[in-house]
Amino acid sequence: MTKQAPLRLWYTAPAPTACETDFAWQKRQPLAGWEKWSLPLGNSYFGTSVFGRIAVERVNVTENSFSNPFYWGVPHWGTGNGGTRTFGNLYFATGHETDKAENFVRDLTLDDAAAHVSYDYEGITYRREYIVSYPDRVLAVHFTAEKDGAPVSGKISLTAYTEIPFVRGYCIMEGDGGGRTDESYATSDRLIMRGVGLGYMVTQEGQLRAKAVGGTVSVSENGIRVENANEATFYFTCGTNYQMEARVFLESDPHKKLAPYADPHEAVTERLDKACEMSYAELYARHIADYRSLFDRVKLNIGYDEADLMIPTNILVTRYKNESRSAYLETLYYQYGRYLLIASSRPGGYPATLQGTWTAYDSSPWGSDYHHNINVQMNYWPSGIANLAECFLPYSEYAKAYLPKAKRIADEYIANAYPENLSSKGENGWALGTAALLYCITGTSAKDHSGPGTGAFTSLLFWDHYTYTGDTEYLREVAYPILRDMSLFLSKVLVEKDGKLLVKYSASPEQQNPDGSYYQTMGCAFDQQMVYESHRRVLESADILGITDDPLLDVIRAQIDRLDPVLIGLDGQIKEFREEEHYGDIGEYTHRHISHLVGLYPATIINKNTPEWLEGAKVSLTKRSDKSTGWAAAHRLCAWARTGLGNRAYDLYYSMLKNNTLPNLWDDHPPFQIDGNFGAVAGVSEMLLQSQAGYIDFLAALPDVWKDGSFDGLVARGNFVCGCDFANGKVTEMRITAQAAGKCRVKYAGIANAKISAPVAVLAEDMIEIDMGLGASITIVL
Ligand code: FUC
Repeated sequence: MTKQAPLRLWYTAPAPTACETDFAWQKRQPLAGWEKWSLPLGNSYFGTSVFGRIAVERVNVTENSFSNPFYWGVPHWGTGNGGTRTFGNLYFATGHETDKAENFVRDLTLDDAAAHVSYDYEGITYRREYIVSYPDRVLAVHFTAEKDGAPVSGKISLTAYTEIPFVRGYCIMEGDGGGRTDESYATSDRLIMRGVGLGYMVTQEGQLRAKAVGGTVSVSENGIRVENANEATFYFTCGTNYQMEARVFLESDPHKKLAPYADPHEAVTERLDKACEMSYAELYARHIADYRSLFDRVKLNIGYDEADLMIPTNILVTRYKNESRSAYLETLYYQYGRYLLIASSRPGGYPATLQGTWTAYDSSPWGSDYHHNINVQMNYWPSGIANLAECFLPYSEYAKAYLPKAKRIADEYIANAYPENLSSKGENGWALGTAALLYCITGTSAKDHSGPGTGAFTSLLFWDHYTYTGDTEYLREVAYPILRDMSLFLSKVLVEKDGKLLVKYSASPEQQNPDGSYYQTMGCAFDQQMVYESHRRVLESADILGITDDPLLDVIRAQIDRLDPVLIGLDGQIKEFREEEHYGDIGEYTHRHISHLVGLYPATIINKNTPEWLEGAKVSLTKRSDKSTGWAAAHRLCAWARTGLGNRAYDLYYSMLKNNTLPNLWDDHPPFQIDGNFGAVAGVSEMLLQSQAGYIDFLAALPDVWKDGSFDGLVARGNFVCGCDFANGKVTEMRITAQAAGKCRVKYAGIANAKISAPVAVLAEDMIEIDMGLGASITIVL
């Protein structure tokens, strides 16, 4: 089994609030320190960014339902302004003078999802540990002190207080209605940070309590004071009056969206009190049991230098930028992406936004929204393959809540654009535009910068969730209706031209004309591929579920062969637009979006069984160039992995670490967007294991630099959990465990002659088929 290095991000200085930035957004709201240096913890209900300071520690809190409407048209940076805003800050004043502290270290250990701070001060070593527990929905900060390695009594004295920032009557400018209030107060045993976000009238409440061993705890308007304790634990939780329900999306008046819902006070009080009944040790034990049950599923060893563990993470990043690669940093970054998904998207919580569940802003870049022309999809690309399938469920719940609104959008769109296709019974499927919040979604329009394929880009996530879990019940109850109704909508936006069916009002995301306007067309590759994939998956799902009597299936069958989803141009490229002849005729030559290659990744119509298209994809990728922004490099990484060229995929991973990685390993678009972190996990996983072409493909795109190593826990379609040892670039052992019963095929040179621990069918020299019962395991030694 794979032996993995201990995974730790660590630093020898606290995170500043402000620091140098080249990025215009941050010059206006100088929070670059948060973005570059703070360390994230989270449970998907809320997230915290730990600064790790000595004199006055700062912990920033974000709760994704604490949001403003978008303020379109307001002169401000980004396409979506307003949106998810910071919840507030917790401060811990220790009375220690920063300059007198020695041996300062702060870190985030991924093996237990805990942050730490330690330093020596006047002969005492002070330590803090921070966890954000998912099972108990609480942040706990544990303060201890030691002298000569042994606990020392009476040395913990500090004052904690809370802050609601940006309290004013507006969000971006006077009159926008997006202000917030501060109605915080103290009771005899806790601080209550409370206010109203005026855009959606969302009531926020956070509560902070402390327990100490030895010494005293007292609460006043000035904060919670711990005096002369041996150790102390602070407990914090928070919530709002938000409910993820269809009526929130259907109600058009922002002030009425949350009107029927209960004040969060009671629920927050109850949660906090329950957590406070537990000692820190109990809370920690429950936290790691939960966390490890997800995080420990995947192990990666691509070889690493033990010496790299002794180098602070920011220095490793700087050295990497200066061409000194580190297999340890490559492993850490990969697993950090898995960590971030666990910290920002768990069942019962909210889905991960553009910034996960962390923002220090009052008006975040693009509203820290659910951005649907690639970004939120990318958030979930790794969930299946990197063995975190349940992390997709918050998005699945979110979609269920917005679907009734998305159906109305489809009704309106079809009524306006294709009245002849309008169903009077309201059977027009559902549609989705790019920007969305927990309160609203936007629609697609004839003038959109991203075509209606955006909807299928989203619905196909549900197919992927099914294929990786093999959960037929989920397919029947959740995924199929979503997939089917997306295809229903798409079936109505096609018009006949030269015998083909083309999406009319089609746009390849954000491709522009020379004058900066968006390029609108018919049947661009993005839209055609998405319709094709949507239709294909609906037909496949109907087969699996035994659905035969739905007339839509005949419509889809009649349409699917007339879509021309992939066309090769004069340069051998995959054409982004039907009217393009040579690569780059239309649009920006090196545009960050590679939307005409969605059929290569995340979809699968272009694969090793379609060699001509695969060659076309290589031409397009090469011409588009590697140089791009954060998530765009991650998409290129995934796409190159699918071509099977490991060294090219690695070039992109290398480039992401060099050019798009902040000292806290957040992905830098810029600004910080978490999509790149997640896309990189998907891409690296694809380098090691693929399964889109009907068989499991171990080391599908292994680069030369990773020639010796092993992994465990990656998932192939059908829910086969795979592990593998490799030496000199070749597999020496494969391990497969079936988490769902079924047949799987494995393709690998010479596999017919391997030593296999159970009977298999040999289909060819390089292909075997294994019929696996639920829970069965097999080992293949080459
Ligand atoms: C897409 C991208 C932008 C940005 C935004 C959040 O629209 O094209 O570059 O990442 O999402």
